[in-house]
Amino acid sequence: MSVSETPWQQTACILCSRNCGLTVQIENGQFTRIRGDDDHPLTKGYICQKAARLAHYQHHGDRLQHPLRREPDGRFVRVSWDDALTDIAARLVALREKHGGRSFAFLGGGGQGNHLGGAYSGQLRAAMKSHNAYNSLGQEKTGDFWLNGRLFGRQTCHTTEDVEHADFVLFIGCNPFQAHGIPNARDTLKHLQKDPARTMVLVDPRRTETARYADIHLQLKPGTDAYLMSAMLAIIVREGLHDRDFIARHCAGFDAVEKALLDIPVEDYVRRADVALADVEKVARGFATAKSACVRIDLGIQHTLHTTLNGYLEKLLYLVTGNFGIKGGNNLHTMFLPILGHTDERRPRIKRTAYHRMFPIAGILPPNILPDEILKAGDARIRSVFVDSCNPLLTWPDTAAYREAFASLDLMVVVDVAMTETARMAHYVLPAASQFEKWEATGFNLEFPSNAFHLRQPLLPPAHECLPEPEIYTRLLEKMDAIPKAFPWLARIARREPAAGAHLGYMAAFAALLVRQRKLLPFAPSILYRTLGPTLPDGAAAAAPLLPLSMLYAQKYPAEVRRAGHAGNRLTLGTALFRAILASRSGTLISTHEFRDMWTLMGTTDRRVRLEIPEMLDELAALRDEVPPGADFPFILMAGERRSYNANQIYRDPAWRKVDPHGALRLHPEDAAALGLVDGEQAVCTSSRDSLTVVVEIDDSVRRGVVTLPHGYGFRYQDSAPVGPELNRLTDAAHCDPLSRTPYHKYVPVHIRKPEVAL
Ligand SMILES: Nc1nc2c(c(=O)[nH]1)N[C@H]1C(S)=C(S)[C@@H](COP(=O)(O)OP(=O)(O)OC[C@H]3O[C@@H](n4cnc5c(=O)[nH]c(N)nc54)[C@H](O)[C@@H]3O)O[C@H]1N2
Ligand SMILES: Nc1nc2c(c(=O)[nH]1)N[C@H]1C(S)=C(S)[C@@H](COP(=O)(O)OP(=O)(O)OC[C@H]3O[C@@H](n4cnc5c(=O)[nH]c(N)nc54)[C@H](O)[C@@H]3O)O[C@H]1N2
Ligand code: SF4
Ligand SMILES: [Mo]
Repeated sequence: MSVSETPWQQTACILCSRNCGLTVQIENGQFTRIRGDDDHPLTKGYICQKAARLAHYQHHGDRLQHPLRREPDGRFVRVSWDDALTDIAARLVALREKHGGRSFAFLGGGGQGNHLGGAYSGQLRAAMKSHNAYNSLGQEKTGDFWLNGRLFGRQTCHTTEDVEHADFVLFIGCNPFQAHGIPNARDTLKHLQKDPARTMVLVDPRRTETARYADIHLQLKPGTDAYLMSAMLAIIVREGLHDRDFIARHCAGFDAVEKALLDIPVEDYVRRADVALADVEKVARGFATAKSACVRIDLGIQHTLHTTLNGYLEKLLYLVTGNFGIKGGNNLHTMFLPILGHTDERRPRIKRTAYHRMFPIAGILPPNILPDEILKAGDARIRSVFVDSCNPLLTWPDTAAYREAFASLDLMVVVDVAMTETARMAHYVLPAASQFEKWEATGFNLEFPSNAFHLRQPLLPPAHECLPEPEIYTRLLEKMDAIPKAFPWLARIARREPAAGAHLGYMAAFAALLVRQRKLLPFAPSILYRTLGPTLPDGAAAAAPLLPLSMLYAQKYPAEVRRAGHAGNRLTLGTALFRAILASRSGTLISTHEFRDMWTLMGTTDRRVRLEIPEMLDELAALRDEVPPGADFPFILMAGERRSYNANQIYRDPAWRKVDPHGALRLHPEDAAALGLVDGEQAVCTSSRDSLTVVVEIDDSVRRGVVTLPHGYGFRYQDSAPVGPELNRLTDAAHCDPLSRTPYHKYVPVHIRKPEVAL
């Protein structure tokens, strides 16, 4: 078949939370052409330069082919699936019987685009009776989720920002040009720049690619956002620019907040941030008086000093100015896959960890504490971990601590598509089918007012002996006797139900089973997979758990689901939604809200926002006397920049990069001159934990005294020496937000020197 005859097939990019729709041609098992999919309901054909190189994810020298077991001498030997899963199941059950569920932890559960497997892997924790779920959201976003719980009533009340329609956009600590995170980022930035009636402000210590599109760039000192934002809020309330009517109608607790803000010494705080007062006033006034304004933030405030407080102040900016629940403002949104839970630490039932006594947020524990929970918790320690879709040895803070902790485990299993640094430490490594070899979906459906869901079809058969996660976890649960091997009665009902029956007979029988045998409830996904799954069209068995999720979604938002184009009555609307999801190859709209109905998504009983959070007001008051950490170190390292050729740990083969092969250290020219360093030369970067040899790139986009290194390097590709910086050898687990325990990766105090100069 010639390229022109090869069919175009729909899928999505899996490199960032946007999951842009793609249409691709495949020949002889290889991607030959990759384009944006114009039919994707949200991304509408948009892609960035990283998607074109997806062949480097699908095929590379580290792809796993067979289940592997590590021998006592460290070699990996090939084993059968059956032997691997039988032994793992027996060892897990024995650990649970002897040491209880607390001795087990699940790490990861989904990367940027693979969340369907999470529905299945979550069952393993239930089978182990364990509360320990650690994932990468617990090292960036949990402070935000905690605030959502306090402000909006539930930690599942996640917010989004309508950058596309806002008259005034405030980007704080994010670089959408490179990192995306907002719809069709580069187009959206261009539109903002071109429209003289709209204003865009960037708050970032570096003059980033996004800064080129900004009307005002506040190039603040790293780690001073809490000072800057509280000064902006103080200006707003002092000048009476807050929205009194909105606050009276929708909020509670403003008086305490107002009092705290009126106390802020604006000039002093702006000086600490090292920006011009006139600019800050202009931004505060512009934001507060715009017809619509929104704030978009990301790691720049979540990976720096005062993470959770920063989140509070950022949210206050749009709340006190009434830019919440409006077009062009910040909004709550629906979620289709339940990727977040609600675990308010004030509830007595919430289990804390043995060593740090840390509570989960949105169901998630922070990676910063895990090595201690493995190494220091005595009899209550974690003794076995299952790792899926993450690479903690490179990505979680303090590599040395992780190395020691993982080496001490009784059982470590890794499920991945690649032989990662973490996998090399496991007792068993299980090869997953890639995201183009199985049914897959993202749970990052974070849109408002219209939300969409994209169930992706497999484009290729699983390579070698790889299996999709639904099959891996279901087999494991069967071997652990968590679920019976078969449900002949339920499977028969599924098979016999005519398509026109809209699965109602099946769902009634399924519900009856779970009422009769409540202990099966946590294993609903695998039961659906084994019984309903085989009857679904095109082999989409893995999508079976989407049936109850669709029904639940339609029950919660019937008018909105209909507005998105789905038809049905109270009983059949959910199954119609499910069928539409199964049939649409480019993704489908699942709901369309009216802005005024956003308030129905609130989690507080009276649907009011609870502005007063005592923990945050205490931390705000303490800012005044604070001395920033790291005074003994001349530089602040931002450890983990997003650049044009990094994409988390997803592309392992260094050949994918067109530029920046070493993941260079960006250093201001005057700092370089003072250190006697020239462009392209090696330097040594030393933190309180360790040293890395890096390559210098002289770059005046950073402030003096600030250096940056990229995220997404440090791989030992095909057992090579690490390619680029192994960032987390430098980071210290204790250097983190006191409340959420998320790391201060963008504020790592370091020394920089020439290799031959001793410290
Ligand atoms: N190209 C690429 N894109 C990605 C990824 C990738 O690896 N590569 N990863 C994805 C993931 S998982 C995530 S979470 C997102 C993250 O996306 P972003 O958070 O947007 O990306 P970063 O470059 O980590 O950080 C954003 C900005 O924070 C600034 N910053 C550093 N310190 C401070 C500070 O103290 N205050 C303020 N205001 N700003 C500061 C940095 O200069 C940087 O420009 O990107 C996603 N997109
Ligand atoms: N110092 C520092 N550290 C950081 C950051 C930083 O800025 N600075 N950024 C942090 C952030 S925001 C994040 S989100 C994390 C990201 O780090 P991680 O959570 O570790 O996740 P990814 O880098 O996305 O790696 C995903 C893994 O999933 C595997 N994978 C891909 N597809 C599949 C699949 O279909 N099934 C399975 N089972 N596996 C698959 C890939 O091979 C890879 O090993 O890193 C964090 N670490
Ligand atoms: S990396 Fe992100 S923005 Fe770029 S194409 Fe992939 S999903 Fe879209
Ligand atoms: Mo992330």
